[in-house]
Amino acid sequence: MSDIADLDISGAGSRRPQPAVMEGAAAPLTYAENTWCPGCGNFGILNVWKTLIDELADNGVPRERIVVVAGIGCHAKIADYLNLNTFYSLHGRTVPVATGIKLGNPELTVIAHAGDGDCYGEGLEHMLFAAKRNIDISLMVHDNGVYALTTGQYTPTSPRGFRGKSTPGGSAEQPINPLELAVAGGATFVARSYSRGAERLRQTMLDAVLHRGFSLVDILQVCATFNNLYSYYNERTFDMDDNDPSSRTDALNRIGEWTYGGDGRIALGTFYRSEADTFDGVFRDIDRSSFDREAAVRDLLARRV
Ligand SMILES: Cc1ncc(C[n+]2csc(CCOP(=O)(O)OP(=O)(O)O)c2C)c(N)n1
Ligand code: SF4
Ligand SMILES: [Mg+2]
Repeated sequence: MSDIADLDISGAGSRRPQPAVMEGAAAPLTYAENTWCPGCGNFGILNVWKTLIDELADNGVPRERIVVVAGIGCHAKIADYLNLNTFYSLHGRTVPVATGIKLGNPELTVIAHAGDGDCYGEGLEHMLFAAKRNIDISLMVHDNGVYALTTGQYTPTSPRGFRGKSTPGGSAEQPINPLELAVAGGATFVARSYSRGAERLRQTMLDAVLHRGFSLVDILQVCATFNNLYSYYNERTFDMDDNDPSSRTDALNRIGEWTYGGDGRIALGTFYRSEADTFDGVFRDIDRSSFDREAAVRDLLARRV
């Protein structure tokens, strides 16, 4: 068996070429070819990261401690474009991978970039349990109301009547409101932003990452190809300046003012924020010294044989 020091970790032998890094090691982006469509809202989210890395460093989070976990979808390509420690996970499993990384090394700042199909569809229970546990990770959802990479099926946040590949006659379902679910589940930071408006998005993402506990930012990310909502969002979005983020009732009332795809005005900003024990903190503090895990596993295996 070869020694770990002999292993080739240069990437030269892997099938997927490692993207070169722009302008040296401290650059925010890589040279990986960007394959997002022109006008895609994902560019707005990627742009925020250009300054966010330095801002996090100024706030005590050096880039070597940041880990970005992505799902599978158009949103997930951000893992290739960011010059950070990144992990491409599975569709629907972004949150459990981020959870495992945080538990494995609580010193890391773990930020998950997920799609709306990814974490409000197949991975919904993971999102809810992360909220319930209040694990100290941040979840940035690129909510474009469509399964974009698979070319346009409806997702849990597509409005009733949405016409796509799987619903040519229009979706017959009401959309869910993921922010209501997150507050009900126990999330301690719940916000909504928009892929347009870099300053607002930057501030919300920064606040979410620096928050101690589970934070969800639902980013209204326009899919220019399969669900182009620029005019709809531009007309309806506004920044909240009169809400009380410490009040759960206030948060739920404000969140409920708009149904995805509905006629109401769309509030942007932080709806809810509170302090609570984090799962990773409690997990670390549990005294396991009196429990011989290996012996218990041996016993279990012996009983099965
Ligand atoms: C376990 C699993 N289920 C389904 C798929 C197929 N799949 C890949 S990407 C995708 C759609 C992604 O949609 P979303 O999460 O909303 O991301 P977007 O492409 O819109 O950014 C689906 C259904 C898969 N790759 N793996
Ligand atoms: S299909 Fe939509 S989400 Fe995917 S890259 Fe194109 S515009 Fe962006
Ligand atoms: Mg999507």
